[in-house]
Amino acid sequence: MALVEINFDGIIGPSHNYAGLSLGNLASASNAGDVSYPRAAALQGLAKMRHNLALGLAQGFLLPLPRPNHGFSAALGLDQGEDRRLLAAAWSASSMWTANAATVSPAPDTADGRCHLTAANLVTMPHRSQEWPDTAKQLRLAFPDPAHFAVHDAVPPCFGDEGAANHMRMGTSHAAPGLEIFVYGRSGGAFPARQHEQASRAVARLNRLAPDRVLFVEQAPEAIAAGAFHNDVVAVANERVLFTHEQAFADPDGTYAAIRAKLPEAEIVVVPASAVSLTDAIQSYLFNAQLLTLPGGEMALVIPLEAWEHPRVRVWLDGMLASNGPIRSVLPVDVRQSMANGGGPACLRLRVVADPAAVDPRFLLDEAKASRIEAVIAARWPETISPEQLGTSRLARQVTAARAELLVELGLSELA
Ligand code: SUG
Repeated sequence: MALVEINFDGIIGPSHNYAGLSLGNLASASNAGDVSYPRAAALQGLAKMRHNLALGLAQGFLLPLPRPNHGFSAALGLDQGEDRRLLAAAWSASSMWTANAATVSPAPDTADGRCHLTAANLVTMPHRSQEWPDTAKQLRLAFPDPAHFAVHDAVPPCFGDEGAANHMRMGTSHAAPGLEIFVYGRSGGAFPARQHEQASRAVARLNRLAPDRVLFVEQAPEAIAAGAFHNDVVAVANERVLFTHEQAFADPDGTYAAIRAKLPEAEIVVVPASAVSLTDAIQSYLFNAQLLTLPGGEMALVIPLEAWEHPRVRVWLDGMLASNGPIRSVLPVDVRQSMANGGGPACLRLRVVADPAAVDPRFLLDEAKASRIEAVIAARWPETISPEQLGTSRLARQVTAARAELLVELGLSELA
């Protein structure tokens, strides 16, 4: 069985909009009320997937969830749409950020030798709390074979879980047994900690991880307070490399020592606050990057254009590239529409280490399928959405029909 890393990107849904729903996510708050460009957003996301395909990497995707979610608004008694924030929640395309879909523990790490996926309950933000049942249904379709996969329902809502955005896996290679690092928050001043320690511990148990291959690490409260609402805004890991901001963890030195104790091969690339402040990191999303092992074995960092164009981040990146570090190239991509809601390249993908032959092929991308998806997006996704259009039956018909057409195109009508 050939285990490889497959990145499953969320196709950006036709209702993508800026409603300012995520407290503690500075981009979401500052772009609230702007006109969104769902068609451009989805094409940007697709271009990122193609970019990774062209690098020779395995690429999958997950479909947008049904929006507007009439069940959610009905359960809140919202049929009249008098509460604009809750109305917008029912329309949110937030499932595009599949790093929050689930926490994935690949087969080499688990007690039963299967890849375990626990859907994330996302309870801290109301608009995201409605995602997980539909997400779990989709994961069960994409990863159907119980000999290879186990998909778990989300942990109970008493503990907030935000999925892989607060989880890092390190090891000598993707296919080797890994060290799984769960990062939780306690507080962030005015902003909520969205990942609770007890949720992380429950996910580790559900995913059947051996206690000695797991670390639970506290995120720095100052990182949450500065706008790092998920750990993947300040750190990213791949195989033996951890790329992190100096202020990502509450106890940085203790965290690095614990990693090295379990993985002596670990290389930890720390970006000092003197070069890139927490504010710079959060504005630029330098760490919300895909740290990828290319087919030739070298590592590349796929960053948002915002990071490439940021003067202090650029100086640091130029220095890193000139040095002999483990990250050999930096590849900027344009995901500006997602970025304006606080979602960079890393937020848009869920990493699954698995044998692609065990995955339902309808969820795997190749160039021909990318062109078919592109055609549906270009023809059916709204060009713009302004906030006052949310709740109108005209837009509801358009976004519902657009998604339905994509499902038909991909032979996935059971997700309707
Ligand atoms: O949960 N933004 C998302 C961004 C998620 C980013 N994911 C990771 N870091 N992995 C969130 O805050 C904004 C939606 C709005 O305001 O309309 C939003 O949900």
